[in-house]
Amino acid sequence: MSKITRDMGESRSSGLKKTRDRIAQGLGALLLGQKEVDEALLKRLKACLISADLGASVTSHIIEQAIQQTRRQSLNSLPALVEGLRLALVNKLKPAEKSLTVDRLQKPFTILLVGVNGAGKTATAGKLGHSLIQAGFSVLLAAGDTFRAAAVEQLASWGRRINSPVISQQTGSDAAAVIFDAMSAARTRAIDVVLADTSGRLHNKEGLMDELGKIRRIMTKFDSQAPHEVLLVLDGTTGRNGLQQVLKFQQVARVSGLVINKLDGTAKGGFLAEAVSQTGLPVYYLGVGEGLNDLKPFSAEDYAEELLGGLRENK
Ligand SMILES: Nc1nc2c(ncn2[C@@H]2O[C@H](COP(=O)(O)OP(=O)(O)OP(=O)(O)O)[C@@H](O)[C@H]2O)c(=O)[nH]1
Ligand SMILES: [Mg+2]
Repeated sequence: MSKITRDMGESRSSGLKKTRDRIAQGLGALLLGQKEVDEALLKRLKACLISADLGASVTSHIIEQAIQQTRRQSLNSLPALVEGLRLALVNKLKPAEKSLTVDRLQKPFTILLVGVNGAGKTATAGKLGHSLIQAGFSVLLAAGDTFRAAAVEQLASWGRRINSPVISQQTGSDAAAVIFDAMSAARTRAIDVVLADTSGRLHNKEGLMDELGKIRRIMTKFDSQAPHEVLLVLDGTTGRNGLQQVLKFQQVARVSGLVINKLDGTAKGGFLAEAVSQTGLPVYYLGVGEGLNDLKPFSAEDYAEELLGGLRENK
């Protein structure tokens, strides 16, 4: 097994700024000058965290943990509570900090990218391909989005950027067949990793979701272990709907990890905490732009700091 080298030094995402500001501003008046923690503040804090999409159960859990910690230390100050919240969120999310690992014995190692329309699947195929190549793997892209006419050209363009072959067929052909062909081409050419793009599909459209089951079955015919990873690609600007996507895709496509994109813009990203808490899935990457190097590892510390750091600054 070889881990993909990741530059932890650049792991900090900036995309949660909006959520962080919202949490901090939501508490604004209460926080200003208030050093003691009372029921009113806790109630307001809870509402703010829930409105930032952290979800009721994660919010209750981290507030409870933070209160316990401050009591243990006989502290009743706001900074102590904020530090307790941060620690509780880090502990909750730490298990999701996992590297995507390519097993060289599985050749080609196949990674299927799934998700709703526009989440960033195709861009993730390109960026992840680049990162794998940097880590010493050879990569082949499979144009499993046969639905949109422009989809093949979009993937081909990423293929040119990263200098990797792309296997495609014409629009309207069977996605499972394209991916099967790509796996077989990769084996013939001794390529290490196949990154299979798919069309965007709404998680509540049964027919389209069933197609993912078919893609999986056909991949299994080529290699009983395939797909080795199924990455659910999510748009970080999605609110609570992100959680619904995770639950549904996990059920149908046996997702093995998450990629959360667009965390460079006005992203919310708060749903990540609840998605991780409810599914136990790792967050392999955060997408922070459209450049080749704009895929960063997920760091629980950075995420918690991004979300809650504003509270500390406001104290
Ligand atoms: N700013 C920013 N833009 C991104 C990121 N990831 C993807 N995009 C952009 O978002 C748009 C949609 O990305 P795609 O990769 O085409 O998304 P997709 O999931 O393949 O979309 P469909 O194939 O239509 O379902 C493109 O313009 C991407 O360049 C990101 O992390 N940050
Ligand atoms: Mg696409």
